[in-house]
Amino acid sequence: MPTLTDFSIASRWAPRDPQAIQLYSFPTPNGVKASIMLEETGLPYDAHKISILDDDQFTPEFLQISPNNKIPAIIDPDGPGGQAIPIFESGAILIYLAEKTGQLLPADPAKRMEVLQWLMFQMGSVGPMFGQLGFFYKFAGAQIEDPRPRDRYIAEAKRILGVIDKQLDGRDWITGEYSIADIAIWPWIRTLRDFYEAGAVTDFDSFANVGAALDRFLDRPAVQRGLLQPPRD
Ligand SMILES: N[C@@H](CCC(=O)N[C@@H](CS)C(=O)NCC(=O)O)C(=O)O
Repeated sequence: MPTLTDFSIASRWAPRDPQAIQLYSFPTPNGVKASIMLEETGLPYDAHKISILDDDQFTPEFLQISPNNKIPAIIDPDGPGGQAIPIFESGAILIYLAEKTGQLLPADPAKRMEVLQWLMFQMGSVGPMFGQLGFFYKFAGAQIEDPRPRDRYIAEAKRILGVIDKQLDGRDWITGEYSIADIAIWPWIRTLRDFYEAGAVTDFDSFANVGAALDRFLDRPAVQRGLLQPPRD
């Protein structure tokens, strides 16, 4: 029966509370999905900084629980059957924590599927496309003379903002009630506007529903706390 101490990461990044969920992360748009969810649900957790700027994600201890060398990952010492369970992929972490707590994922099968669809839309479209936009618009790829990659990801980001804006017509949140789909989507919208500074090129201000929902998200105390976990320094 696996326990927390069976994972070598628990020796390298020592738990403060071995009963609590161990979060291995960095405050990026994917990383904060997990910390915001932990804050929203009130589950006790220890946040460990896996610095992707210092290649912590390539250490054997981290790779044992996150084989794709990406943050976030968690270990729940009290997983199914009382056994410790490691989980990688932010979408899977959100589903796991929602099911563990019975929060932010409706029990009704049709409503649940609606939330999962928008969660998958974030995982498959919003995150990967916005991430590429960041590379080609703000970071190293911005030096590339050929405008096609940049233009492609700007157009795709605009298209995605349009999809979200339309879905929000008559709704405060992506499926009506606040859910794990919102926790997945809004950190990426914030990153697009504030960190990539791609608001102007994507006509962000023309998507009024998106701007209003982002404000609502950023007003939530649990979101404000989660955005700072784990601290960078
Ligand atoms: N699909 C993954 C993506 C995670 C991801 O891309 N994490 C980035 C930070 S936002 C990372 O760990 N980058 C480090 C690397 O690629 O080496 C998830 O949602 O968990």
